[in-house]
Amino acid sequence: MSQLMKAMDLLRAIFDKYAGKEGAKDTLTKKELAELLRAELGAQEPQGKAEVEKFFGMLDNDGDGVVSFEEYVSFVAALTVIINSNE
Ligand SMILES: [Ca+2]
Repeated sequence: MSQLMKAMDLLRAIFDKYAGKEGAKDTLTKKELAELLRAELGAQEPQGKAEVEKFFGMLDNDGDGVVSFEEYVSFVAALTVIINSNE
């Protein structure tokens, strides 16, 4: 398996781990997103509600109140560009 395929598998596994906690298993709720940010990105604890709202607004492109896998992937891609351009 190529490195890119492995990376995509990993992204999917992380998404599934949090998306399966409550509600629909293929979308992230606000609470699940907060957990993902805290556990996977080392976000500050306790994370402010406003901060979670901000992230959620950035991820939920179609405004349906949940974050789909596609929305999550485009956010991770954007984040990677931001992190790399700051180095
Ligand atoms: Ca959405």
